[in-house]
Amino acid sequence: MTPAERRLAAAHLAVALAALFGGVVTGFLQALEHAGVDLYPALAPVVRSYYHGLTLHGVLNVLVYTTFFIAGFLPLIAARALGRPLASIRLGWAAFAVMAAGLGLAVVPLLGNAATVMFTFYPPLKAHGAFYVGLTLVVVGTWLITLNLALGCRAWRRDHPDARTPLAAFMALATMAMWTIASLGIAAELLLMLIPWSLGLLAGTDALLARVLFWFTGHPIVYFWLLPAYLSWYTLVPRQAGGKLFSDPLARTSFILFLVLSTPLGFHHQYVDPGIHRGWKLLHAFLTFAVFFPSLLTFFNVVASLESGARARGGRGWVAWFGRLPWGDPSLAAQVLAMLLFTFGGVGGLINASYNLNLVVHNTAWIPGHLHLTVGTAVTLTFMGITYWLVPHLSGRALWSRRLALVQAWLWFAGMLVFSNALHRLGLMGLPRRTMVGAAAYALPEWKAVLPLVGVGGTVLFASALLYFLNLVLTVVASRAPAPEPPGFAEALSGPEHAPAILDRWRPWLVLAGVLIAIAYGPTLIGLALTTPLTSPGYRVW
Ligand code: HAS
Ligand code: CU
Repeated sequence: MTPAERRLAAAHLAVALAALFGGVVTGFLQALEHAGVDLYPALAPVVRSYYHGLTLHGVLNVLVYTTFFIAGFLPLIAARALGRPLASIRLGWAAFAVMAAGLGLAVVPLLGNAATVMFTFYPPLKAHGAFYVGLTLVVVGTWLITLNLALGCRAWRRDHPDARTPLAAFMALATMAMWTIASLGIAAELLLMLIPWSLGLLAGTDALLARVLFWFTGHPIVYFWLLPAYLSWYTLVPRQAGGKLFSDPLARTSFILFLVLSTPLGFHHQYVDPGIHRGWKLLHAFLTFAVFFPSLLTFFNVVASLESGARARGGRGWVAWFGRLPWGDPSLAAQVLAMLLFTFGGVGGLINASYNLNLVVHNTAWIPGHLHLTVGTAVTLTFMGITYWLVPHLSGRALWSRRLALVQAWLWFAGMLVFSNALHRLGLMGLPRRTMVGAAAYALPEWKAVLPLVGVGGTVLFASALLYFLNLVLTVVASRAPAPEPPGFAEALSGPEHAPAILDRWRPWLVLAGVLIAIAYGPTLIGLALTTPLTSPGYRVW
C-alpha cells in the first residue's frame, strides 16, 4: 500500500470515528432516558430533545460512520489484494471530497435541530433542504468509489486474463456494485421528491411512495454494512486464527447471492403499509428467506475456517476447539465475539421477516434490539477489531494496549447481551420503539421492571466505547513501538482455482439482479408513480 493510499484511508477513518463518537454519546443518553435518567434538559442547546439526540445517533452511526469506514477500508483492501495501486488516487480523493462536502452540508441542519427526522427521514416530516442535498452528495461520492474499484479490477483482469480475481478484491467490488444498484432508490427519493419539495418546487409529498423508494435502499444498505465485515471474516480472520479459509468458491458464491438477492425485498419493512398488494409483500418475504441463505453459507464456511485454525493450534473435540482460538489477539477476539452475537441477530431477523410474526414485533423495541446485534455488533465490533490492526498500520505505531483492547471487546459483548436482550423482551411486551419512554404516561409496570437493564447495558457499552477511543488516541499520540505487519490474506483449503469461471463474471449476475428487482418492484413502483398525487404538506413536529 502506498503512503498516498494510506493517507486516503486515514482521512475516511478519521471522519468515521468522529461520527461514531457522536453516535455513542447520544446513544448513552437514550439508554439512560429509558432507565429513567433524563439528561436532555441539561444538554440544551447542543442536544435539544430526545428526538434530536435519536436522529443524531442514527444518522451518525449508520449513515456516516459505516459509509466512511467502508469507503476507506474497501479500496485499501482491494488495492492490497490486487497487488497494484488504486486505479486513481485522484478519483479516490474526489470521492472523499464529495462525501465530506455532503456531510458538511447535512450536519448543519442536523446539529441545529432543523432535520430531526430520524435516520429514515420519512416524509411528511420535513427537514431543511441542506440535509437532503448533503445526503445525496454522500451517496454520489460512494458511486465514485465503485468506479475506482471497477477500473482497478478491470486493469488487473487485462494483466491476468485467466486467473480468478483475488477474493478480497472480488468481495470489495461485489459489495460496492450491490450498493450502487441498491442506492438508486434513495437517490430517486432524494432527487425527485425530497429535494424539490424542500426547495419549494413541489407543493407536496407522499409518505407511501417515499417509503417504497427508501426501503428499496434501506434493506440492502444493511448488507452494504455487513459485507465488509464478512470480507474480513473470510479473507483475514482465518489467517489471524492460525488457519485457512475453508472454501474460496463457496465464499464467492455467497457474495454473488448477495449481489443478486439483496435489493428485491424491501417490503419486509412495509408489511403493515397500506397501498402495496399483499402478494408482493409475500414475494418479498420469500426473497428475504432466500437472502438468509448466503449468511448460512457464511456461518458454515467461517466456522469451518476458525476450526481449522483452532485445530492447528492443538484444539480438540467437537466444540472445545473453540477455546483454542488465539483469544489473546484483540482483533480476532472482537470479530469472533461479533460473530457469536450475530447468530442471535440473524435468528431475530428471520422472525422479523416472517410476515405474521412481524405484526408482533414491528415498531416495537424488538427492532432496535435486532439492529444493535446486527449493525451495532456484527458490523461495529468487527470494524473495531479491524481498526486494532488498521490504525497501527496507518499510523506506523503499535496498538497502545492490547489488554485494554481485549477488555473493550468483551465489555461490548457483555453490555450488548444485556442491552439487546432487554430491548427484545420489552418489544414483546409492546414497548414502542423511537419513543421517549421515560415521559410516557402510559408506561406499563412490566416495562418498568426491565427498562433499567437498558440503562445498565447502555452504560457498559458506553464504557467500552470510551476505552476504544482512548486506546486509539493513545496509539496515535503516545505509542512508541513500531506497528507490526498487518494480517495477511488467508490461504484457502479449497482455493480459487476450484471456482467455476462464471463466479468471476459480473454481467450475468448484474442482469439477474436487475431482472429480479424489476419483477419485485416494477409493478408497485409504476403503479404508485402513475397514481400518487403529491398532496401531503410537510410537518415539523419537533
Ligand atoms: Fe434486519 C429491520 C430482517 C440482517 C439491520 N434490520 C432491521 C433494521 C436494521 C436492520 C437497522 O424482515 C431496522 C430498520 C428500521 O429502522 O426500521 N435482517 C433481517 C434478516 C436478516 C437481517 C432476515 N439486519 C440484518 C443485518 C443488519 C440488519 C445484517 C445490519 C447490518 N430486519 C429484518 C426485517 C426487518 C429488519 C424483516 C424489519 C422489521 C420491522 O418490522 O421493522 C438476515 O440477513 C440475517 C442473516 C444472518 C444469519 C446469521 C449468520 C451468522 C454468522 C455468524 C457465524 C458465527 C460464528 C461464531 C462463526 C443467518 C455468519 C461461531 C459460532 C459457533 C456456534 C461455534
Ligand atoms: Cu431489511
